[in-house]
This record gives sequence, structure tokens and C-alpha cells, in this order.
Amino acid sequence: MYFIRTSCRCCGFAEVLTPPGIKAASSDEKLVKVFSLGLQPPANDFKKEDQEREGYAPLEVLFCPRCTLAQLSIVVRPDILYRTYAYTTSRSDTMLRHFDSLWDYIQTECHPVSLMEIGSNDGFFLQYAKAHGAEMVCGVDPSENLSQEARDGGVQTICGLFDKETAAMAHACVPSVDCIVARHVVGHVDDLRAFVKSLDLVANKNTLILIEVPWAKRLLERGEFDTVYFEHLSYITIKSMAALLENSPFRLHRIHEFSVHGGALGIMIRRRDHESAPHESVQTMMAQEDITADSWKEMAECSERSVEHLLSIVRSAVAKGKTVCGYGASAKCTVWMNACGFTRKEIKFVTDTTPFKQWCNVPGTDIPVVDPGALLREQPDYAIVFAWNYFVEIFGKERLYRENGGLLINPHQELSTQ
Ligand code: JHZ
Repeated sequence: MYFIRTSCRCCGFAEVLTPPGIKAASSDEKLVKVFSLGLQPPANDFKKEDQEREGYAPLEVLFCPRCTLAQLSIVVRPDILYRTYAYTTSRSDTMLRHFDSLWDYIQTECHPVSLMEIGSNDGFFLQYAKAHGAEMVCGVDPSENLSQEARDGGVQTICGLFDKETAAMAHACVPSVDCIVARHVVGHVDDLRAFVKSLDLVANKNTLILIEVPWAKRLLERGEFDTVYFEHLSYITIKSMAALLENSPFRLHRIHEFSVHGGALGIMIRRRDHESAPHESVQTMMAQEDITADSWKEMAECSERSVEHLLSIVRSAVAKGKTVCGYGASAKCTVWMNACGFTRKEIKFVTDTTPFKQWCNVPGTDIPVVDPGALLREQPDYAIVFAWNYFVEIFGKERLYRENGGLLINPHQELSTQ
């Protein structure tokens, strides 16, 4: 089910280099264990009652004291996580507004006619790009079900992880690519150095590369422990990205922070021989990073308090005969449910707009995922919004539920009356 990782995938720290014929000395340089959620199921392992589940693995975070990357101690086999993938890019107003911001950001550097997306999911962002001026687009994604959905939607998509083979195929589709986008993908990649070498196969001298990744600084500041799960192999910092690119043909070019997914960075990367100079944002934002192993250990303590807080709210409600449901069967939902040990005794169901997830159980639990209509049909007293990154939009959308007395709860915030 999984492999062990003991060295930093960005800077190589703790790699035990074994010269030919010489037994490797045990290195005293070790990555630091800073956070653990114990045994957890894959966060998107949504299965029907009678389907086989993938099992459990240790969810532990190791910190690199050299480049500040945090990474999981294991790598769950990508085919288990992605072959049939439950997550599809959100169609919410929140996400469409984010696409507009992202597209404007790209326009500050180029007006892409040809565009490649790595981790293109069901092709939704590439459809957006085509509607905003891109003429030649190509996606690369490891999910068989979503790649087919993308093709059905008119987006040519290569099914596979981004590596030298799929890079060559994508290069054949879009030989001179203006822009390569990778949204919430780099954190999912095990061999980042090979990923950069594959970029070298498709990016020409003027290609703009834009990666969007959750910023570990915001995860730590806001206690977003529920974004730690097996898909997220790495928790990116600007410093760690600079370390990754150090001996590569690429450099950091420009950085902008977006609010999506709890705080994400749009990191532009260019070839070192591109005529432009790095934007000042690279240094100003890198200077804001003050991340240490203790930052993660403090977040771990915060996560324990958050779990206890939600447990007390739910147990108190159930003890008073109240009913509680979940709202949004996100990957974050799975982390909360397993960290809290909830069953359907406490959480009656979780509503979700994703057809694939409906009538499955939340991974690791007996809690059913149901259609969004259940919220008004059942009118539970409390709805815990595990899709808290869309809370404002959901709060507005569920006005009738609230007027009927329902209370939407953001698990990361104090129980506020609404
Ligand atoms: P959402 C995924 O995380 C997984 P998740 C992935 N690994 C990643 O990194 C991030 O995205 C970027 C539902 N919903 O988008 C839809 C409603 O039911 O926060 C989704 O199932 N009603 C790629 O899974 C879930 O909530 C609504 O009104 O945490 C949200 O999942 C809305 C807005 C959403 O991603």
C-alpha cells in the first residue's frame, strides 16, 4: 500500500549517500517528526457499503531543518489514490472567482494561446482557459475516470502521472507551450526532482510555469491540520521550492498569494536564461517565512484542541437530543471524522454535491454521504461545514436552512451564533 520516505524530496537532506562498495554510514542527519494523526484511511477512498476499502496507513509529518519542507513519512501508491478519483474541481462561485484572479495573474506575464495543465482533473480549468483565449490546450492527469470526462468535454487529456513519457506525449500535443499550469499538484508529487526534469522536456525558453500550492505558513498559522492527508505528500514553503530549483534550469520568478483552499501561493517559474529578472515578490514573500519544527509542533497541539473542541460541541448536542450532520464530504471531512472517531451515532450523514461520493460512506466510517437536498429534508440542528474554504458562499446559499433554525458550524472557528 505504501513506501517509506526518510530524506527531503526538495533538498536531499538526510539522504544516506552510499559510495560504490562502501556500506552507508548511519547518518545522524534525520528529518524531524513533528505531527501525527495516527492510522488514517485515504481521504478520498469513498466506497459503497459492500465495496472493499483500501485500508489504513500512518499519517505522520517530517520536517526538513535545512529547507523547511514538511513531508509525509510515507507515500501511498498513486494508483490507489488516483486511478479512480472522487474529487472534481469545484464549480462554485468561489472557485470561478479564483479562476478569474488566477487568469489575471497569468496575464501579467503572458497571454497564453497554448496551455498545458498538469493534474488537469476533469478539464474544468482548461475549459475556462479556452473560453478566455487559449486555443491549444492539453491536460495530463492520472485519473482514468476524470481523464475520460475531460475528453468527453472536448479537452485532450493524457492519462498518467506527469513524467518523462507523458511529458513527451504532451509536448507532441502542444509543441511550443506558452504556459504550463499545475494547480494543487506539486504537493502530490513524490519525485519532485524528476518532475522538474519532465518540465524541462516541455518548457521552452519563454514558457511561463505557474504552480498553485497551499502555503505551509497559512496552514500553520490557521491550524489547518485537516489539509494533512495522503494526497498531500509535501507542505510547500517558498524556501523549499528555491532549494528544489537550485540545480535546475529553472528559478522562482514571481509569487502571489490567493485565498483559495485556506491560503495558496501562485508561484511563477521561468527558465534561468529568460530575459526577465525575478519579481521582487519572491524575496519579499520568502522573507515572511519563519517556519521551524516548533511551528509544526505548535500546530499539532492546536489540532488536538480543535479536535477536542469539535468533539465537545457534537457530544453536547447529541446528549441534548439534537441532530448533527456534515456539509461537504471533502478530504478535510475525512480527516476530521477519523481524528474525532465519529460514527453515524453522532453525525447522521454528510451532504455533498459530488455524485461519485453520494451513497458512499465517509472513508474510515459508517457515515453515509447523501445528496444536498437532505439538509432541508432532515433539517438537522447543526451542520458542520467541512468544506469551510467555501463557508461564505455556503452560508449565503443555505439561508432557508438557517431561517428554519439550522446552525452552520465552521470547525475551525468558535461556535458562533448566526
Ligand atoms: P474541497 C481536494 O480537497 C483534494 P477537498 C485535493 N487533494 C486538494 O489538494 C484540494 O482539493 C485542492 C462539496 N461541496 O474542494 C464538494 C458541497 O457539497 O474543499 C466537495 O466534495 N457543497 C485535490 O476534497 C467538497 O464539498 C458546496 O456548496 O478538501 C469540497 O471539497 C460546495 C462549495 C462544496 O476539496
